[in-house]
Amino acid sequence: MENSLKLYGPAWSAYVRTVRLTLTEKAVSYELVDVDFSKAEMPAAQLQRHPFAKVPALLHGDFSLYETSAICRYIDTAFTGPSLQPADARQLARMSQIIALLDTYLSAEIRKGFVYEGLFKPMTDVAVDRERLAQSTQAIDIGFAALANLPDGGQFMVGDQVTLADLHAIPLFDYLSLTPGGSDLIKAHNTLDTWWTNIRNRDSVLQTSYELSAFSPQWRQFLSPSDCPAP
Ligand SMILES: N[C@@H](CCC(=O)N[C@@H](CS)C(=O)NCC(=O)O)C(=O)O
Repeated sequence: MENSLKLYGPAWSAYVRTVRLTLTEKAVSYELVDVDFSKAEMPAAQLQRHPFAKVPALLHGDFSLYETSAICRYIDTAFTGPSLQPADARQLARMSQIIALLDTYLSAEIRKGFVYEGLFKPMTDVAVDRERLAQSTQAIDIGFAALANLPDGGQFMVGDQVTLADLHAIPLFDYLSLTPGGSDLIKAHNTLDTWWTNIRNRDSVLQTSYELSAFSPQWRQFLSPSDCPAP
């Protein structure tokens, strides 16, 4: 019980999935505790775990942690199993660069712009903001042109084995491929298209996938765009 591991957040959150991918790659068992912020404010209990009102948060025994990148690095270091961080200094730096680039320049455009407008809103009957959709499409295309220069064109983003860079990117690419027009954004950049084609059927990716339509009845109840959650 002392070392039980709980991950707090909904399965449809991209950041939560990055942690689930990490736990799955390390073969660490855990309990996923749902946090439903789709209809209301972030629940008070989650604010105790995450003062910035986000998911995910982790509890390992008596050790609590938030921020996806810190959580994943902790899991990789604290548990046995294949290392998800390269030993080579330059590869480690490249991995960190890709994660930072995704977090800083691409994640919000993909989740709160493109996927929110192009996939989530159409499921809720809330009017799509075409201007916002066009803006995020352009921002993703510009960001992908930069990102596409970083992987070496092989099976993984960095080196010859899966790293945390792949696990941060997978949920975003999966959402893109579900959203009308998203596959075209990926296909426009060869190294990204090759990477995604190679990794999308990996065991951990399949094991952490979920049926998006299972959540859509909740989203259909939304009356105003501001109530609609982004993944
Ligand atoms: N910097 C945070 C970002 C986490 C994040 O943005 N999570 C989203 C869901 S994927 C969230 O909690 N959204 C709720 C909100 O913004 O109200 C991390 O890396 O963990």
